[in-house]
Amino acid sequence: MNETQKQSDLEKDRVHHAEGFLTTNQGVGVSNTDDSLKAGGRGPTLIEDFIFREKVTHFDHERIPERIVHARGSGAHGFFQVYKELSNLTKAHFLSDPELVTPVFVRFSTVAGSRGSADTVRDVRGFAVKFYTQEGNYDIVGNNMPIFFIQDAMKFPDLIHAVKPEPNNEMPQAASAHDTFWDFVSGMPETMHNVMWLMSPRALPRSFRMMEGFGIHTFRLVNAQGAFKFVKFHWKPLLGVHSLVWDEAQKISGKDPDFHRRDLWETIQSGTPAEYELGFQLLDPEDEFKFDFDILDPTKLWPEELVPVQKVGKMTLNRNVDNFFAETEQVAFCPANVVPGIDFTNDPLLQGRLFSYVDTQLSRLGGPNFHQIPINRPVVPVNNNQRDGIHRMTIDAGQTHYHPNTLNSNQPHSAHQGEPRFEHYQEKVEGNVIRERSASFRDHFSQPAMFWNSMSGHEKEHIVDAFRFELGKCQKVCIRQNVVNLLANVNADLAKAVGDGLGLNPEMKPLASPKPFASPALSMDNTAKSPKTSKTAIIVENGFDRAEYDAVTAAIIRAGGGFDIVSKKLGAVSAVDKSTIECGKTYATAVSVVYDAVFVPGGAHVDSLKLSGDVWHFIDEAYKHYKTIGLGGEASSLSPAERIKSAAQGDNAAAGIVICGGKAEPFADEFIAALTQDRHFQRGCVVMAVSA
Ligand code: HDE
Repeated sequence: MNETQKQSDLEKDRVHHAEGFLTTNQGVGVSNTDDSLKAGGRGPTLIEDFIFREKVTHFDHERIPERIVHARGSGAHGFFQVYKELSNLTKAHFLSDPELVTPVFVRFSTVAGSRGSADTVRDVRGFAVKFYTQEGNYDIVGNNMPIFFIQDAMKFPDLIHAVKPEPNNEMPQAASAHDTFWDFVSGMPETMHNVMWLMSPRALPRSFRMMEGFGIHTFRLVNAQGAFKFVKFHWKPLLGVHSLVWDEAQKISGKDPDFHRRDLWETIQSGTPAEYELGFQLLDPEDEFKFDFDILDPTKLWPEELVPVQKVGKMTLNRNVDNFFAETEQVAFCPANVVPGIDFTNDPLLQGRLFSYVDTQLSRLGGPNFHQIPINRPVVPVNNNQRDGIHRMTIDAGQTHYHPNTLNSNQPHSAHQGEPRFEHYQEKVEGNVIRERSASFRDHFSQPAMFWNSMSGHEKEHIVDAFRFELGKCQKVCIRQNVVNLLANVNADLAKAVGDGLGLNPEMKPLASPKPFASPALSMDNTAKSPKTSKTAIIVENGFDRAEYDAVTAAIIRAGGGFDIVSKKLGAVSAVDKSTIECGKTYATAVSVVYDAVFVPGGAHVDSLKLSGDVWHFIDEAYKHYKTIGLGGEASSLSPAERIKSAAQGDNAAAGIVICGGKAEPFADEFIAALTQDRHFQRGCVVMAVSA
C-alpha cells in the first residue's frame, strides 16, 4: 500500500457531514436540536427525552485521559522513501527499494506540559514516527535530543514526578524551573548530559520543521543472512536546526501558545512540506567495546566525528490531519512496534519502554483494541485469534479462535519461512540475576563536558543564562548550591558563571576531570541555513516607498519566504505613488516575536511611524532577538543600533541591520542575504572566556 492507499484506507472511516438531516446515534431523524423536551413551554424537562440524554451523555464523555507525558502534540501525515536499497544492512522491506513509498504519521510533542500548555516552553520535544509498512507498523519513538536523562527505566516515574507540576499546588505548568526537578537532578548525576541539552537552545526549537530527531537507544539492523550492525537513528531536517531565544520563547507562550502547531499546520496547508533525512550511525558488532562509554547507556551519544551519520532516505510531511482527536490524539506509538530486520538491544531504558507504552495505552485508549482505531491500523491484514474486549471494531466470523485447530485446518497458520515473519536476533545472554547498574555506565560527566566544549560563544551564554533562570526560580538555596557543585564536574568556568548569577560558588572539589573533547556537529552554528519558509513583518503606513516594497517582497518570494503587512489598522494602505496594498495584521495582532525579520520601507510614512510606541517596540524587540532588520530610505532613522548599543558591542551593534544605500534591488538582495544568516548573535553576544 502506498501513501494514497493509506489515505483511501482512512477514507472509509472519514465522515464529511457535508449534507443530510440530523440523526441520533441510532440513525433516527432529529427535527430539533435546540430545545429539550418539556411538559409545557415553561415546564420541567422530561426524562424520556432520549435525544437530549444521548447528546449530553456523549458530550460528558468527549475527553479521554491525556498522555501522562508528551500530552501536548501536533501530528501530520506524509511518506518515506529510501535513497538506495539497504538489504546488505537489513531485511526490512520498507528499506529495500527506492521506488517504495511508505506512508507515515508523525507526532511532535512537548514532554512535561499538559494538553493545553504552550508550545514554546523550555523542554525536550518528542519526535514519534509511525511507518505503515508492508510488513506491519514500525515506530521510531524518538526525541529531539540524542540522549536521555536516566539510564534505567526504573527511574522514569521519579524523573517525571520531579519535572511535572509539584503535587501540592500543581505549579508550575510545563516548566522544569522549580525545586523538585532540580532536587532530583542534584541527586542524579546521570541526568547531567540531558540537562545540558535542556539548558541549551535545542530546548527551544524555532519550528518542528527545524529540529533533529533521534531514536536515542542503540538498535540492531539485521539482514537476511542473520548478520547485524548496531545502529542509532537520526532525523536531519532539510532546513537545518534552528531555535528561538529564551525571552522570545516566553513571550510567544503568551502571544501565540499554538506557535509550533500553527507553524506546522500553515506551512503544510500552503503546500510546502516538512522534510527530514533519515540517518544511520552504524557500528560493527566487534566494535561494541571500542569507546570509553557503553553503547547500551542511553545518556551517551556517538560523536558524529567518530561515527558519521549516513543519510539513507527522506521523510516528507505533506498532509494535515482531518480531525485532531481521531488522529493526533488517538495515535498510539510504541518502541516495541518493530518489523523484521530491526531489533532491540539490552539498553535498560529501552527494555522498560518496551513494556510501558501498551500498558499506558490500555487505559488511555480504553482497552486492548486500540490497534483497530483507523490511525493505528496497519495497512496489511491483521490475522490472529485475539477476540472481544472493549470497543472491538471487527466482526470476527467463524467457529475457531484458537490454535492449533482442526475445525479450520489450523488457520491462521504460523508464518512459514519465506512469509514475512519476525525472528528475534539470537543474542547470547548470561549473568547472575542482579539488581544493579553496570560499572560501564558510571561516567556521567565526560559527555556533558564534550557538549559544553562544542558550543559556540552565544550557545554557552544561553546555557549559563538558562541555568541561572531555572535555579533562580528554585526556592531552596541548598538545591541551587547542589546543582552548582555538580556543574563543577562538567566545567569549572560553567559552574563559576552559573554560581556568579546566583550569588554562590562551587563548594566541593569536582569528582571528575573530564577530557577536553569537542564534537563540532553538536553546535547549531554548523547547521544548514535557508530563507525558505521564513516570515518577515513589513511595517507600513500611508506614504511608503513602493519601489523598495516591491523589490524586497519579490526577493522574499523568490527566496521561498513569506511576509505579513502590518499597520495600525486593517485594509488598504497607500504608497507614495498612491498605489495601494492590503494590510492583514495590525500592531495589536502582530508581534515581532513570531517573525524572523522586520522590513520598513522608506517614504513619508516614517514620520507617522515614529510617533508609534508599537513600531519602536516592534523593531527594538526584533533587534534584541538578533533578527534581521531591513530599513529603506527614511526608515534608516528607526535603526536601534545607535540608540541601544552597549559599549561591549562595538562595531557589531549594527550586524544584521540592512540599510538601503540608494537602489532598491541590491538592498533587497542584501536583506535576503542577512535573512539567510538566521540570527545575528554577534550583535549582542559577550563571548565568555571559557577554557576547554
Ligand atoms: Fe516515552 N512514553 N517513555 N520516551 N515517549 C510515552 O506513551 C516511557 C522515553 C516518547 O506522540 C508514553 O503513549 C518510559 C525516551 C515520545 O504519542 C509512556 C520511558 C524517549 C512519546 C512513555 C520513556 C521517549 C512518549 C505516554 C523510560 C525518546 C510520545 C503516552 C524508560 C527516545 C508519543 C504514551 C506520542 C510517550 C513511557 C522514555 C519518547 C508513558 C517508561 C527515552 C516521543 O508509555
